[in-house]
Amino acid sequence: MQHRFIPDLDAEELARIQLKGLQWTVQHAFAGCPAYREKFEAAGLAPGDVQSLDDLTRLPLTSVEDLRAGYPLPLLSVPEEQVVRIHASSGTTGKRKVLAYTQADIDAWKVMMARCYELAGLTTLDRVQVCVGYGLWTAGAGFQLGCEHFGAMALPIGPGNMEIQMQLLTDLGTTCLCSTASMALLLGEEVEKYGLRDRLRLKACIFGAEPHSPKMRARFEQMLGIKHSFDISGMTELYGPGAGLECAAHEGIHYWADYYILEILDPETLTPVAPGEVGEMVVTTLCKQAAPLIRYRTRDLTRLLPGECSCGVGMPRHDKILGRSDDMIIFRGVNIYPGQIAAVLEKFADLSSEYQIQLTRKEGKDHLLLKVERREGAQAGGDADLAGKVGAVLHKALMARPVVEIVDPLTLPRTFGKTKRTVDERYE
Ligand code: DLL
Repeated sequence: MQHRFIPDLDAEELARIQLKGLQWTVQHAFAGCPAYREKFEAAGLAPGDVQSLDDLTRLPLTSVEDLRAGYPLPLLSVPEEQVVRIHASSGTTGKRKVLAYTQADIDAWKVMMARCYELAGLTTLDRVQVCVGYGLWTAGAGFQLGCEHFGAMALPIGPGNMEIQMQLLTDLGTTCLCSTASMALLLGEEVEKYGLRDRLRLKACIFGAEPHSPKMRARFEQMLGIKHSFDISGMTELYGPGAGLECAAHEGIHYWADYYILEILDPETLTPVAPGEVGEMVVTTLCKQAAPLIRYRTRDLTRLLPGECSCGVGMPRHDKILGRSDDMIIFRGVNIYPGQIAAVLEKFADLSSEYQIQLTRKEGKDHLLLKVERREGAQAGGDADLAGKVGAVLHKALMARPVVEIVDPLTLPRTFGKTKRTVDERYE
């Protein structure tokens, strides 16, 4: 199939672009950024040492600590007069990550985002309701930029504002929503509440910014009456949303390997995991000017998916992002990821996708209370029995024993942005 924005590159062409981009990036960072130069020199490396793609693994890693050390404009590799914009991530811990962009960076980002709309099957006649934050966060700016470059009609509402969301959805006949997974759920719940589904013309929802479970996704797809939703990846450090997108075959996320190289490393040993194993995403940009990333440890966990995708797009794929290594909870000496809990909840048809983990400390001991919403329409009478069953399966899966409480549907906190699944009050 002929694409306007997604190039059809064979492995050789892609490798050539990657090597050229890697060599350029290393030269550029060495010349323009003292922090990178120091790192390379400490590792005994000169920019000319990158002769092949295999040399990538000789380069030092970059981490969030490097961003903190360079605050407020970390990794800046161009003179400030070339910077045309900054964005920042909310930064749940520590200082915000502020990242600078040149005009060429914005142009690269807009192409990556336009490719996402193309892969989602949109046309210039689509109407795209952008329901994520505008401003410092990259989400609104990125969806908007790509939509205009792609040529579809952007409806820039931002997050929240449910009344306006519903109004535009129905009056303008929005065909595509762009949101976080949580906001997609909220929009679906609102559509359901007001019985608007038959008045919608939605075809697709492009959602991301946080992990989702199959149950959560199936729920908002059903409430919004859409056939396809598309998981979109991205982060502030790597331009913003649009680093990759799931295709209509829904067999993983195609990522734009001509814009960045993705390695999957074991977070402990920092060596590549076996093909197809889960590890940490480590990214190296190929043409990012203002704040290039060289082997940047994202903390996100996923795995590469081998083989060709049935959709015919040749860009390589990774699995959905399973979570972040920093989301890990240590509860009575046991390591738990929220994703493991979500996976157990998937198995119980009478539970919704929504849960919250509450950690407290009483009399010198940690306590984990897991609140889970009952599915709408399920009977409340069986709550105690259900909680017991969920607790038993969790105990087996996690080797830890949380207390499970089943709560009424729609009672756990909802958010327009990213849902905080864990509330840790142990050390407050
Ligand atoms: O969340 C950019 C974005 C906006 C992506 C809208 C997609 C849609 P940050 O605020 O910097 O940027 O957060 C980046 O969010 O490292 C992941 O941990 C997580 N994340 C992003 N997309 C996904 C996804 C934006 N599709 C951090 N699935 C990343 C799971 C995701 N987690």
